[in-house]
Amino acid sequence: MVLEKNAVPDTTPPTVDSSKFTAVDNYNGTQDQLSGAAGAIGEADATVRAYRWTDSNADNTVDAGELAAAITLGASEADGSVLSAQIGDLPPGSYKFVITATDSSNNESAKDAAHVITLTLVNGIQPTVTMYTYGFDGGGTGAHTKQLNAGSTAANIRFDFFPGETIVNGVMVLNFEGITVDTNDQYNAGSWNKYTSSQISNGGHTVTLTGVNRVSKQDIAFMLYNKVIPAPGTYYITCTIDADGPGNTRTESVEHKIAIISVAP
Ligand SMILES: [Ca+2]
Ligand SMILES: [Ca+2]
Ligand SMILES: [Ca+2]
Ligand SMILES: [Ca+2]
Repeated sequence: MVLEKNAVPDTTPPTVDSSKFTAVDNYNGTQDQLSGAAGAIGEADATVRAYRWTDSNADNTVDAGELAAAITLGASEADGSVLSAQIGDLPPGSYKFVITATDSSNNESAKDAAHVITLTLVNGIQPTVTMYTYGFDGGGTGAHTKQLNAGSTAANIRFDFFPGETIVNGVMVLNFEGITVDTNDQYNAGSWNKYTSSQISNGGHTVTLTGVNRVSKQDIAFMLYNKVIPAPGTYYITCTIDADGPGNTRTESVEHKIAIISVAP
């Protein structure tokens, strides 16, 4: 028979290295997340919590009443890491959280300023998802450049934009360098239409389409007629699209570019 003493009670809380925590900064509508790298917590299987801290009296000390309710992040892994856990759908801003770990003997580490992580979140409304494809002569397989002779008249120039997400009441803005758009030119976001003068601005260099409805990867086609190709150079046709137009769950996409390359004949 082996004699064993009762183990000494565990009265030591796990160590916490708050500098090993990092955030995943998600766009509005998706919860932001916090995770800890290896060594973040000094014991395995500790319950890890985050308390949002508002330093109301600005003394850099965690005082009574300054911590919000605990958010349980989960249990520490064998290497002291903590898997990603949700911390709420936080708008852009700076946030402080006190991180604690509680072992199986219910020893919780200190809720003090030495165990704070400061998060700077910047992602607000999500931009419209980048296009699926944008190009000349069919788009899906089309090129991003089209070479034409300077001074020639191109009977027609076609390009197509395939959105990367569903567009509902969307707004699309195109800018044309070197050539101008007029009311003989057409677009197709469901059927072919000539531009109205109200859609054309900036001396024919800008077209604005409103009320665009397309599902993801559904073609928006453009035809230009009888354009005189300008002096040799590169002339971009850029576009942006806002998937919900004036709606506020998307902002406009990054700018997409294709180019007419004018060459000396
Ligand atoms: Ca312990
Ligand atoms: Ca304080
Ligand atoms: Ca967020
Ligand atoms: Ca919008």
